[in-house]
Amino acid sequence: MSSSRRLFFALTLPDALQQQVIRWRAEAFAPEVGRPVAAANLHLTLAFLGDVSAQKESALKKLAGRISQPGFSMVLDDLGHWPRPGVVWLGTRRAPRGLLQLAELLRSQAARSGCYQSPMPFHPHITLLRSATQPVAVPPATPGWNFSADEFALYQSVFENGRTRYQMLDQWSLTH
Ligand code: 3AM
Repeated sequence: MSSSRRLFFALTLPDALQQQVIRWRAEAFAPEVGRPVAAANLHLTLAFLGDVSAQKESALKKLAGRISQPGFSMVLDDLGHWPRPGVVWLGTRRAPRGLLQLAELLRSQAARSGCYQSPMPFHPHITLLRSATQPVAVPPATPGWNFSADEFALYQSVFENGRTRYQMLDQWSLTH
């Protein structure tokens, strides 16, 4: 059995917000637009790590545990469609500095630990629909939910029975 796991750091959406988002999504997008991401899988990726050995995972967890920075909040008021990866996403027009700092730190720690990091700029987003490769009529506005991040987490991406499930492995508080 391989001991490497497919990992990423992300912000978790609180349960209540997950439910609000999926209720709105069901009204805002026709079923044929794309495959909805399961409520429990809704997240904002901070750093994608790829397949990581147990040793590297442990080193990355130690580094994550030393991060000391305040929590932050944002308004989820932006929507978009990336036709190539087929993603419809929810985001923010004004990314808080704390979010950008946290992602930058996790991404640079990952790169220094040998995890390939995309040269594309970080674009904070929550994937709502996948396999959305045809043109999409994106609604002009969202309800403008407020999303407060008080912690960040390490997730494993598990593919089983034809489904992807994200399993939280560890979580760290953002200080106040
Ligand atoms: O749902 P989002 O877009 O936040 O797209 C994958 C998902 O992000 C992304 O990692 C998150 C958890 O799977 N991902 C998958 N492969 C990737 C790669 N090679 C990747 N991000 C960057 N590079």
